Amino acid sequence: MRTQVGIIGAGPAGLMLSHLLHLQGIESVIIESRSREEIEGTIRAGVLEQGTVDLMNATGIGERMMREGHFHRGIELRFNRKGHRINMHELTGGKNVTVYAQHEVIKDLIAARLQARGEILFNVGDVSLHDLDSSAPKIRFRKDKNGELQEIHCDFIAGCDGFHGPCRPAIPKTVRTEYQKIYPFGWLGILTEAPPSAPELVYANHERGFALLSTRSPEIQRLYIQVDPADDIANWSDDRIWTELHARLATEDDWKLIEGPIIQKGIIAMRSFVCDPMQYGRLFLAGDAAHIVPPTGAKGLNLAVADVQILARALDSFYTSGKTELLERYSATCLRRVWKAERFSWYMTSMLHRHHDHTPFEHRIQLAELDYVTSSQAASTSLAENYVGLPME
Ligand code: RFL
Ligand code: PHB
Repeated sequence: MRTQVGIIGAGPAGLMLSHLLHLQGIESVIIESRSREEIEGTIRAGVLEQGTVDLMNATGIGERMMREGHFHRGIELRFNRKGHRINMHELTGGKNVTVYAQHEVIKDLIAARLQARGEILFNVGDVSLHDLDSSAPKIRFRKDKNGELQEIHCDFIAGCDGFHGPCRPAIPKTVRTEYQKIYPFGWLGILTEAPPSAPELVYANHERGFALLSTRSPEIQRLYIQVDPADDIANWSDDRIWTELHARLATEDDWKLIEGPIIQKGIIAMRSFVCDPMQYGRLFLAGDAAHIVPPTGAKGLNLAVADVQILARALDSFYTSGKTELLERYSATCLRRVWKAERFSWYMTSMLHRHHDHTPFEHRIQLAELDYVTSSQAASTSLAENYVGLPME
């Protein structure tokens, strides 16, 4: 099989890249190790930056998002049993955040790719990368997991295979530097059949640990609590989860958390991670394959989309004028923005979670930070401009 760009992974990065390349007249083939049903059903991110929303609209895949998404002009930071609103719309000159689930973005992208006769091979196995430092790299894989070995011959490979995929390890160890921070806490996330308890997202710092109130639709809500990342979900009965949520989100006024049946629950660990460089020869990494952020800043999917926008532009410049300059600068261009999102995600995580090794002094510093960021116009503006998304370059 031959194509211009071989894409490994049908997450937001791989699918959006294939979509953007198609609009530029560049051919690609995506290979994905999971089934279509699985990737369309995996519950992950919920918050889209203004830039992601604008890109979806500009490239013709925003229609359902505009109909079914929720457009929020602010967020609430809750601490000492009081809510403090950050009016992001006002502080950023009219930008919003959109709550629209990642798997809905995935469905919209897959539908658009298939309608345009794009090729996505699901359920592949044994993926390996070859001849990356030549001008004719190859991807080898098995169709339908255990089928015959096949090859994709291409000009470029896009490694969009998430944190655990084979692309990043294909960059020789001597070439890449990895930066990592593992946090001593994780998130227990639930989906519940209940109406929204608040009009906007609520991030709560509480002595029992962090809690987050988010939404999916008028009928389904998404909530998280900070837990030990090694904890077993079997230890968390629905009652225990609601008790924690009530305690951590409680306010001194008569605000009420609305309960409903819990229809999904799970625990995720949290880390910050960056691989530098994000490219090697004809291989370009994008999204979680190259960097991970803790979800407190709601940045992961948005960073994946920003990377592939930069990559699509660089590939366009190569195919239309033969210039390699943007491709050579790809990693440096992405990493400037990535490190700022890493900083912001680390900052939000540090400010909002309970750190068991914190001294009373450090705890007071954390509360002072929250007080400052919610009372100073300069500090609120800084938080808001990072949350809605920094400029592309
Ligand atoms: P993905 O989504 O992991 O997709 C990678 C794809 O590659 C496939 N793959 C392979 N395919 C072929 N061969 C192989 N050998 C392969 N190995 C793997 C995988 O099956 C998969 O389909 O990476 P991508 O595209 O870079 O997208 C990144 C985002 O998914 C991720 O950053 C976000 O989900 C992070 N995130 C959030 N991001 C936001 O922007 N806003 C949020 O509100 C937000 N909330 C979250 C989040 C992530 C969370 N979890 C579960 C980690 C909330 C949570 C709880
Ligand atoms: C979500 O709705 O899943 C969500 C919202 C905000 C975050 C992370 C996840 O910071």
